[in-house]
Amino acid sequence: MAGPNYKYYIRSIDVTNDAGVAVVAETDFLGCDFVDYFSVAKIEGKWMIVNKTYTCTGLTPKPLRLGYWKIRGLIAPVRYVLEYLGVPYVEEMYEQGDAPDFDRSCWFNVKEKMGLDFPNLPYLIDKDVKITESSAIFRYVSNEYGPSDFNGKTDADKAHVDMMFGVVSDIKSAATGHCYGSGDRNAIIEISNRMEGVQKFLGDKKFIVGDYVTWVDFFIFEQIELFDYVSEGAFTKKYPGLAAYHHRIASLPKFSEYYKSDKFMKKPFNNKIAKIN
Ligand SMILES: N[C@@H](CCC(=O)N[C@@H](CS)C(=O)NCC(=O)O)C(=O)O
Repeated sequence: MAGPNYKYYIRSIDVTNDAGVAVVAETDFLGCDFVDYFSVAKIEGKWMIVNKTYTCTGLTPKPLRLGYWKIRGLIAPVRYVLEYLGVPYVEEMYEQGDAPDFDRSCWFNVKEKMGLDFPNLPYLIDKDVKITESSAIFRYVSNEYGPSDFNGKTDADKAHVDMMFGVVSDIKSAATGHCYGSGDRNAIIEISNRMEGVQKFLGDKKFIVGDYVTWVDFFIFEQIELFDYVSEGAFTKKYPGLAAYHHRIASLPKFSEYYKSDKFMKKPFNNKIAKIN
């Protein structure tokens, strides 16, 4: 009745003989926090509440909600950014059914009822913001919660962040097409060679646009992970510059703990209907 996240604790008790006062703090009673003052009295050997006053101390902040299939897919790098920035979030995961039907009704039953302007997965709901489109979600999270240079320090760096998002998105789409379509690992390995240009652009820099982290680093990280998975580690052997870059990202504070934890989703990259997941 009080809601799934409801908690309370007794802040103090003061008793003299058969009279006393207890102070209780409550959080997230259906979204509200309260402090309650109970006057208590011992009547016929039993402690009873004889009066209560209370005040509402605020509204419990609702964590950001991310909705997506129970896969890595488009949302994994957004998860990485949230973990790296230490932003609390809850995930609403939709799981596709098994073969042969690959039922997706768990999502399609609610899709039009969520109040989204362009209903799709992934979605983000945070305060009064309700959005879809993975690139918009990335940018929202980065602008709202990231440091001021998380999109790039200068206009040139900002443009490079956007450029690298576009470049790697195209490579990702080509690879994902084969994961769902042909299932041809060699075709994906061939596509992975397009990352040579990314390695060249990285050069001696620590991160993709300079010696500081931007959100697009996590997007590129995820693509390196996919290519290494499909090639069984051959990708990072072939591209040592990208391997070192991947290692630097994997070692970032907060993200490294998440990456090593059970919370990190190792698989599947793609939905059950894909040939490579
Ligand atoms: N352009 C969209 C594409 C979203 C998309 O294709 N979502 C797929 C999963 S990756 C989906 O199953 N959407 C659910 C739907 O079509 O209702 C984005 O980047 O977010």
